[in-house]
Amino acid sequence: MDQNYRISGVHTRIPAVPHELTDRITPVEKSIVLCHLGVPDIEADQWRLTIDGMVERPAVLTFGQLKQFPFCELQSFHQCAGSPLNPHQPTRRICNVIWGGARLKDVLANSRVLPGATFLWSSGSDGGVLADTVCPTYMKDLPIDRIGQDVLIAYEMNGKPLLPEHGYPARLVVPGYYGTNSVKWLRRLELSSTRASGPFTTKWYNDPVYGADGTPTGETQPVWAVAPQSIIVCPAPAATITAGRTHEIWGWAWADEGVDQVVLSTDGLSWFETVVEKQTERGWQRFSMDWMAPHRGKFSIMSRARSCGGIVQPLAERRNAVFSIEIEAI
Ligand SMILES: Nc1nc2c(c(=O)[nH]1)N[C@H]1C(S)=C(S)[C@@H](COP(=O)(O)O)O[C@H]1N2
Ligand SMILES: [Mo]
Repeated sequence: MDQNYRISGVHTRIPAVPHELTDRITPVEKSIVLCHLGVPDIEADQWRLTIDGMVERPAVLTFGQLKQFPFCELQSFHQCAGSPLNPHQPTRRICNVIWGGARLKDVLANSRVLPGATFLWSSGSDGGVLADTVCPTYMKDLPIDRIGQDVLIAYEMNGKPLLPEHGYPARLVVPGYYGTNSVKWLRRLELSSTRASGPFTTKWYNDPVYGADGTPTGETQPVWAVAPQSIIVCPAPAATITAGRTHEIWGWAWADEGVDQVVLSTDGLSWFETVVEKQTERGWQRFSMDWMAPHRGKFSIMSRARSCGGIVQPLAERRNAVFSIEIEAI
């Protein structure tokens, strides 16, 4: 397929560091952008979405037909898992936005998924070469049990049409899964009884499974559900505060399953429980704690989130490892 590109090759924009993520809903210009194979140039009236594989009624939808499905808006955190070439390196590529579009389940109901289909393969309009590997198209997959109510074919971000780099005119959004699964410039949905066979689901984006003692079991699992993670927004790294006075430490925490606890440490030894707000839809959750630096000097502040499923952020060596900031009390 001949596809024109607005930008060719890897295109990444991480416009905000944690202490700049002060808004609950991240403005589009502060939101992350990750494109492995360039930014395809697609007009809404040329866009087509093919739905095939294990369905009773294969279909090709136009953008106008997509917009006829009931409109749904959903707040969700949106996190990049990091480079597939360096998957365990912790990154802070995160934002929290409102997606708008059609529910995937409504679109699939129209094509009648056949019994036996267990995975949905989704392909973008982009293809090319990444790290010497030929990628005919950007293709991901997800278990169809996961589609439920909240997977969207989105065409809006924060109430406006998607920008080209965010997948214009329409993309998949899998709330709670790492951003890599939310295929942009969506072109094809294929129902299957196996996982997808392209490099983005086989060669890359499979993590080692760790046993209870923290050692790898030798198995792998797809990079799907987002593991618990947290960032400190305030104070900013290298901030100066007054010793002996109360300051609010606050930040954001998120996980596929939601977060039910965030603890903070200012000495690396003891952990204090913060107040964590309830989750709204799939959005990130604010945590806060009042703290008084007991003396002058440097402090390292760490935050550690626990998911509602009881998983705690690891201290090191994983993409969701605890982050810390250094501040000074004077
Ligand atoms: N078609 C396509 N979809 C894609 C990508 C891509 O390179 N091509 N990148 C993925 C990755 S790794 C992430 S983190 C998210 C980023 O979405 P955003 O740029 O809208 O923030 O898109 C995902 N969807
Ligand atoms: Mo990503």
